[in-house]
Amino acid sequence: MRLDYLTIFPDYLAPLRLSLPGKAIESGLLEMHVHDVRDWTHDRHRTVDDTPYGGGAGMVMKPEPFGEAFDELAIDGATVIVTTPSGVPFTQSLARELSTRERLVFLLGRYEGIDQRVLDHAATRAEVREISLGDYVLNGGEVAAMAITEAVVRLLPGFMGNAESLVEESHEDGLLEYPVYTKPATWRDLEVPKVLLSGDHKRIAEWRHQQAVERTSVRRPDLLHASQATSEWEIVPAV
Ligand code: 6GU
Repeated sequence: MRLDYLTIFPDYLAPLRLSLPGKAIESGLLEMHVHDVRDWTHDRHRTVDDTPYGGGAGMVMKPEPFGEAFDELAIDGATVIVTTPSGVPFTQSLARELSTRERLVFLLGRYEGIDQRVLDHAATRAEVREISLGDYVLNGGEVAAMAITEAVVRLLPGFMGNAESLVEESHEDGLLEYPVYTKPATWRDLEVPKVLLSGDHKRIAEWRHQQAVERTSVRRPDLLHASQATSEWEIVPAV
């Protein structure tokens, strides 16, 4: 997979190379290119924004630098991801879908957003997805792009050592993950639930599922309704 990032803060994305994606780069699974949008400006001040047509607060990112970047980077056929609080919510299933793509190009806006024509033009050459991390506002798309990158890259075949740990974690089965414990069995007078020490794999699986359902019903009832239809298990009331 090839990843391109168009940003006015390239240094912001440096940590990507340190964490999990860093290993994927070394292994050749991943190519990562961070670009400064200002490299495609031509004025002395390297201007990337201007005032909005129709008035209003803040600044809008100009179309021309993005257009030149698209040409030079040959985005044709790629999937262009625009990080914006007005996008569709980012989910595990969207991460899974994006992990099937050959090339992702991230457009990282600051200010009040990017001139709409940048997206409209990109849509004639590539698949454009406007994605939001959640219902809150960040200063820019860089942190969101890092989160999306981690969620997508760890799903690439050959990235994770243990395929089972991918299946068992939160959101893969539509439920939040059950609580986990390790040694010692007693710590500061707190006991590990007895069933986990029983060696009875069927009872352990039942207990974990019940815990996952309980946790989900308290913290994320919206998820429970979505997964209820497909679950053969009894729904346990929240405590
Ligand atoms: Cl993807 N971008 C920005 N700028 N703010 C956000 C967001 C994205 N998701 C939630 N808030």
